[in-house]
Amino acid sequence: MTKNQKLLNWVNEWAAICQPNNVYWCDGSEEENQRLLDEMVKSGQAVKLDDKKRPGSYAFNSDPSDVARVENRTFICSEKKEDAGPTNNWKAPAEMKAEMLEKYKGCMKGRTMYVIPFSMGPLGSNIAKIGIEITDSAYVVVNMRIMTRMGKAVLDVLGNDEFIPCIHSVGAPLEAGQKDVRWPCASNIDDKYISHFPETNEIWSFGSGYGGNALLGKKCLALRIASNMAKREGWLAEHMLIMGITNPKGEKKYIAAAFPSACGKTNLAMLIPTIPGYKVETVGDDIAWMKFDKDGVLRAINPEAGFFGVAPFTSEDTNPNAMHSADKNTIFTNVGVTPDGDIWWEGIGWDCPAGTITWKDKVYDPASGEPVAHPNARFTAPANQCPAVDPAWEDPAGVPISAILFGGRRPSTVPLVYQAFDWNHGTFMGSIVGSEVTAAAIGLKAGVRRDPFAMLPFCGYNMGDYFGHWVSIGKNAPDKSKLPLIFNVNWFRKSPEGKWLWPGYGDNIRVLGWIIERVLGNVEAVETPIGLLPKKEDINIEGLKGQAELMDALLEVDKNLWLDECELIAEHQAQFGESLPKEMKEQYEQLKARLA
Ligand code: SAT
Ligand code: MN
Repeated sequence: MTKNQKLLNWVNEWAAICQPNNVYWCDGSEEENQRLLDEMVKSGQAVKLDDKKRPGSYAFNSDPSDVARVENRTFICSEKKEDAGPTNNWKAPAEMKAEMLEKYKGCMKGRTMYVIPFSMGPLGSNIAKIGIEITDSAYVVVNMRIMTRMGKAVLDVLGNDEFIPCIHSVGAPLEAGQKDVRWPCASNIDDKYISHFPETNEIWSFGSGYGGNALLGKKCLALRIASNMAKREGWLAEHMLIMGITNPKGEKKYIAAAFPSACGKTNLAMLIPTIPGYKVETVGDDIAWMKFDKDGVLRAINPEAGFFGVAPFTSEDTNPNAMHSADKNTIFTNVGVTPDGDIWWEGIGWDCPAGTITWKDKVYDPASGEPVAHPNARFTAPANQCPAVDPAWEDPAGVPISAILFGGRRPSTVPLVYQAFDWNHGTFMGSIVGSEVTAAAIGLKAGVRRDPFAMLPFCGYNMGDYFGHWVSIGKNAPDKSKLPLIFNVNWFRKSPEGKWLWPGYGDNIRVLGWIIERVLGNVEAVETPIGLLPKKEDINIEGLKGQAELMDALLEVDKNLWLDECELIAEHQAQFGESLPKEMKEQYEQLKARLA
């Protein structure tokens, strides 16, 4: 399949370590995909869904111990600890490799070793990167086929070039005659490792078969390793959705946006506008790679080819475009399967049919109080099945980015929308992104949980240096007048009585509309100590009953609350010590001075 000697040697070397029964090179074909799925149905790993209700779709249930990314077992193994920074787990590369090699020895006994060539980004795009994942999980193969461009075509483009080597094993060898379990994985959390070697562009994953732990193109390559490459090469690898917005005059602009989890990023990427005349189209819902083109325009590609979306509470109401993306050719993980061969999850929009089998393989029992789908249940769906997919979503040149949005869940303090004065101020805004958490909900200290740029679990190097990289992107921009404008949005502000002040969802177009007008230079803003706010009358609230009375509270900048916020920001900044760029300290000082 390939003459790339480095690749052949690497595969042989790992086959010798992992000792699989056989080595199989994935070609990415339809036949191959169907064969693997049929085999998994036969072995009981997968359920084929009804061909009329969900054509070409399958449901898998994971082991109850293997249901999400394992952040406490995720490591950035740079030579120096300070290069991983205060927000990452670190171990020296040699030590980590020695420890993991012991685990990998014979770990694929009784299994097939699959070799998956994949491209993050459209094949042949100058922003795209090629990885090769070795895995002992056929579930990973069929998911990677949806989430990336995968197979023989990738090897043809790769030729003799460099690739990003990614090793994955579920860590469950089979002795001769031993019967496989339905979802093999390491049973002990300490036997799981998601390790990154940023200086050598390597990914070593062991012990988990779930999501970002196992589909190594996504968070591991496209964010943790790519953020390092981006820093070295002068571009941006970000945890951002990309969307196109067309206003009623037919003017189209693209924006990228970063939000911590549970802020509705996928919903925003696929928003259905409530005001007539607007159109929203989706380029990506999770990751953006952005580079300046020869004209100095920052262009973004979605390195992925599919959506790995949270299933629960996705419905025809909350996100019809996501629902229809998953109409067919979709893999569901940890959802309920109904007696007629369809899927069900909490918040899907209809009642759970009697006899539904839950993600834990039990017959649904409303009295048990146990959910049918795991809260982190997922659908893996091809992006081109999204009814609102943007015509340019696979353009190898990327789409031009006019605005970058940050946001979090902030019941108080932070207004509906405000614009940064300039790039460094926008970088500061990204660096203080956070969501308010209640102690009861997550078992953390109550207060604002900072998630800078929504990259806390995904930045593959020192977060302070990452802020510095953002500063340098602004400083070295080929044409500063073409830099995207930066905004912060907050859909989640509440009244002192605890009532939502903003309807959210499709009505967020009203805020996006103002942002587009700012980009086009059509509307004035009000200067405040925290940034540029809309004039109340410039947010279109036509048809929203009772909204007019809420606008003052929604756009209020309370100096005292912001002075309190400054104290929290100072605490947050302190953790980065010497690596905090001086520009971020300056931004903090300037904010305080403007508030005084
Ligand atoms: O499991 S993934 O890392 O792909 C998704 C997520 O947890 O954000
Ligand atoms: Mn994400």
